[in-house]
Amino acid sequence: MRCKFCERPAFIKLHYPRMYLCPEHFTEYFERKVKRTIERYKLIKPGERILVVVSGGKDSAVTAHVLKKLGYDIECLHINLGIGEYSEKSEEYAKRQCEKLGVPLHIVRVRELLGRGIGEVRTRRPTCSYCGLTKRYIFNKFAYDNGFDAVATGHNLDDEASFIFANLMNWNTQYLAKQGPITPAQFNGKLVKKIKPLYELTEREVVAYALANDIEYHIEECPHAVGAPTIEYKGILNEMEEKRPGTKINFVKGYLRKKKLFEAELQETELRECRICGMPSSGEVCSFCRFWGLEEPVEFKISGEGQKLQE
Ligand code: Q46
Ligand code: ZN
Ligand code: ZN
Repeated sequence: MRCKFCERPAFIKLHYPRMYLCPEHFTEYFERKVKRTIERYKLIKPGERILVVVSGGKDSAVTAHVLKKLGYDIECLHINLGIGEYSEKSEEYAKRQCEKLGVPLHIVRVRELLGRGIGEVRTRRPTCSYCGLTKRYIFNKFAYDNGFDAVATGHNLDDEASFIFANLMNWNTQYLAKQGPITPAQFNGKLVKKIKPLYELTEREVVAYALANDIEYHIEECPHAVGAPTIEYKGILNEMEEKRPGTKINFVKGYLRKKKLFEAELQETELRECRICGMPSSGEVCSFCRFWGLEEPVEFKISGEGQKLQE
């Protein structure tokens, strides 16, 4: 098969819209789609500084790559979770990706910062639950301490569709009221704006983009991800997509149109400043400071001009 736009052999067959594309034209298609997502949902305003959270995996690497190529002002942050060899390899990939891209990379290591890595804390709380809490706190506080206007993550269409699907199956209406491609800044900017530039691109397209553009990434899954129900929900949606191309994007767009229905269920808790770190909290001490037993806030201010790598 030939590319729809040139004579070169096709590299990918897209199902929705249906077409064959060569690597160059697929790259163009992909980047145009990211640009349109940024414009449609007003993710980035001119002149904003964006912090891209890079895990070493494909989604965040592609996010950083495309934002840089589209001319946005980006820096990257890698959070080393301290999960044995998995985290060491992830950090290596993140370093290589940013070096190749020529963007500054900052590294925060959970074990150095908090004394223990993820999975090493004796608690009844599930590992992924306090891992998520820790990651969200660190990238938000890092962005806030260093004056970034937004945090970009690599969530793709499959992540969004499976998240909505899973939460519908469990009627977690609270979560369904808050999902989307953009979460605006809140609490005087202490909760930094969060954006998802790959919101309308499928996982398959992200993998193809990485392949077409020689982006190396860590393929291994986190050992704690094994058996996560998200994988099953993704599988079901993939089967549906196979039979009815466009299922995922129509599901997610339909959700965005109907999101208001869930907003009525939202029980807004009033936020105040955490006694330890001053960041927004629903109680006297925020869940991050409480979980890690902190007496002093963690600070991420980057010292020195033009620092490229914070070790
Ligand atoms: S939450 Fe859980 Fe992930 Fe953290 S412990 Fe691993 S699987 S990394 S997206
Ligand atoms: Zn072509
Ligand atoms: Zn706190």
